[in-house]
Amino acid sequence: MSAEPVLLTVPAQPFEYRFSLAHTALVIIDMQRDFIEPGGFGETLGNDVSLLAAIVPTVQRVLAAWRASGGCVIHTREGHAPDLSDCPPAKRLRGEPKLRIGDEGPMGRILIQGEPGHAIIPELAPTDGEVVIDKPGKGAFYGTGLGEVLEARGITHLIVMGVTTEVCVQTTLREANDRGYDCLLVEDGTESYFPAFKEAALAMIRAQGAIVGWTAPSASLLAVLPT
Ligand code: TIU
Repeated sequence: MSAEPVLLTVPAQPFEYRFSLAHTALVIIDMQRDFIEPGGFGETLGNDVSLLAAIVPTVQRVLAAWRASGGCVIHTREGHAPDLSDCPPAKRLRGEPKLRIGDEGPMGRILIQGEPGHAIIPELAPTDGEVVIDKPGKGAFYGTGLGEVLEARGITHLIVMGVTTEVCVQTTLREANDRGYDCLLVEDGTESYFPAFKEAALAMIRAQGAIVGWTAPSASLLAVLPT
């Protein structure tokens, strides 16, 4: 008879979040140079990208603790194939960005796989054995093998960090929620170009009895992880 995994309990909103390390993945969304550094996709859309760097030390802290606990780590990257075959024209042609997806920018072609801007920032670089999911859309399930990866590993719970809160993070949480995953969003491990949108996203995720998921500060999660 196999032993039941130990359940950990995080004080969270709207109520406690319970998970076991064996069945939970830490998912870090799109902490790429294209969103966090000047000259990338985020800036071409007209955003002040300096706001996002503030969460990097927090995400590093949680990632280090999670790695030490032996839990599954999944990184995602938004981007497209060099021939743009996986980029809907509607995504590339919408609006009046300074540079469009696939155009040459200061960090290589905007939002294209393999270019310097597409890379995860060095502070959060994946290590051997960690899963990296390349995704063409905002959600991490659409057009990717994430669902199969999670199923193969027996994952039922996701603890999520990354950028931006109301775009790729929220879309992924909603996709995950509809697939039956219990998701916790780390409040100070996610950021938006629009502080009001971040607060609104956190509120709408945990409203109505955790209609999409739970939220908690990183300190509450770190306090329950085995040291
Ligand atoms: N523009 C914006 O806020 N976000 C994105 O385009 N992608 C992600 O959130 N990763």
